[in-house]
Amino acid sequence: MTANNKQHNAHLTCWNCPAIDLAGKVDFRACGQTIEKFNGAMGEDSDIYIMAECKRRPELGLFDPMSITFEECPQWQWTSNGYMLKNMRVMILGIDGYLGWTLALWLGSLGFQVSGIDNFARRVWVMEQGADTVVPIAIMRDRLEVAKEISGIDINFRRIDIASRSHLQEFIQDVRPESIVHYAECPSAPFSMIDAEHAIEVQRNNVLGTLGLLFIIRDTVPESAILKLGTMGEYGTPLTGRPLFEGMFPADAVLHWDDREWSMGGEMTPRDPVSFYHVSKVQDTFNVYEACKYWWLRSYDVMQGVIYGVHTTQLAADPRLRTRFDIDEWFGTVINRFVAQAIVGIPLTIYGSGEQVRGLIGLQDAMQCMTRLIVAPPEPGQYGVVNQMSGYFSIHELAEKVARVGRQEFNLPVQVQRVENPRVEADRHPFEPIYEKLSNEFGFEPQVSPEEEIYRMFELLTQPHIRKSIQQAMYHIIPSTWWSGDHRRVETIEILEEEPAGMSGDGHKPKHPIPSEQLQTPSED
Ligand code: USQ
Repeated sequence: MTANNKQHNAHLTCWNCPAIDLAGKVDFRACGQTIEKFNGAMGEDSDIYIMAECKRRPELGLFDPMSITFEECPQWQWTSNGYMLKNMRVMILGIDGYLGWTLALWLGSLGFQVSGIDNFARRVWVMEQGADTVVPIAIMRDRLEVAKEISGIDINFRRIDIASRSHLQEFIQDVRPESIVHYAECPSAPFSMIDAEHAIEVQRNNVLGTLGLLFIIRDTVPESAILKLGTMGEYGTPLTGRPLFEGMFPADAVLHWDDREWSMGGEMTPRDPVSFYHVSKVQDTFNVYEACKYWWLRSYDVMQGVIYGVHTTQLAADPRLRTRFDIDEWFGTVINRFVAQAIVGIPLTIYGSGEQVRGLIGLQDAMQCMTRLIVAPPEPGQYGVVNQMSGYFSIHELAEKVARVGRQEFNLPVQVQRVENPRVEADRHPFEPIYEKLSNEFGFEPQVSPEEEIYRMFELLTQPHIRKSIQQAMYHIIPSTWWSGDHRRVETIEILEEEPAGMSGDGHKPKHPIPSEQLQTPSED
């Protein structure tokens, strides 16, 4: 398949389709991750065979699931995101969140049948810290009404905690989703580092929620794809400079030790998470991987970079359709925080040296990625991993981008500061993320540059009522949660000149790779 292949899923067959019921002479449990070997074993003289029935086209009777492609099936229709299963049923777990609500409207506008659950924990976690979304959001009842009235999107919502397994199972049984997007997790590293209670709450919610979900899917809709939100932070930032592959080592990776060599192809790559929250995502990774292996579930683990942005056409259709936007030290991600800081005159808070590098993706681009994954479901037993990011930058570069847009386009006197880093993270490190699958295999093309999205954020957040909310939230912007367990506000180290030297500005590769002898080990300052 070539890059930018718009028809990324045309060649997939009923083998990948969630509308299919598989039957045949095969021990599914034994196959697990050995799909290629299994596929190879199926042939004319083989005693392994699989037949299928289609829930949408029962008139076909029993047939070979590899014999009909999406392109050939009338149930799959051509769209700009590839072939799409007619009225495909997608359930979003965590539909009230920053990503969940955005995806619900996005998919609804494309003709998917959207359902979802939420227990409103995100609203509670943020408010418990005394913070709140600075972009006002409607209550769920109003959101649903407005989505229907303004955009014609009818969302089937139930208030359910992912931990209430019997309720969730009942809803899944009723809806029979063909794809399940799992966003129902606590997404905050600093929140998980506040104290024991918060660390336990994050890991309980995320790890046990996901584990319970896997059993429900096994027992009710094993043919449904699971799109599980992971994070680039699972990999950490290895000081060796080893590339951050997409979950597994590629076929030609070799371990060389003591004059011997082993192929690493297909093995899980090392994980080095950077908070108890990120640890919960690593634990999820293994639980999902095992479920695919034991029960032939189908999953994509989406290793998302740091997300930012406010805009999609659907969100902008009415103020009551906006998604939440957090800027506090716990739930605000770095670019979102920087824009808010610039608007109310707080020098942008670079933690530590600012030379730590992170993968990033804008909100709208993340929605495109998720859509392209949903319409190209994994095979039975497949645990697929994608690194979902569209570029990578140092925190310093990000601060400069935000400052530049704020100064030049909005005439704001933006300053940048370095503050003590409350986290334990390497702040000088090599970084070579591999993020090829989404574009090469799923046809993803980033549509929005960071500067464009930053501009849109300024446009929205400078509206007087939102600026006022940011001012009211100012107390929660300077971090006070330390990885060490301390609780004190970080001190400013320096206020930077307007255009610090050494900015590469082009954004993709650091201009001056760091020589390995200059690399630091993780430090607390
Ligand atoms: N940072 C600053 N100043 C700030 C805020 C953050 O310098 O005011 C730095 C942090 O030290 C860190 C980087 O920016 O090096 C990213 O921090 P973040 O708070 O934007 O993001 P992070 O804690 O890494 O977590 C976020 C999401 C999480 C997701 C992750 C993707 O909250 O759900 O998993 O991004 S990744 O970072 O790739 O792991």
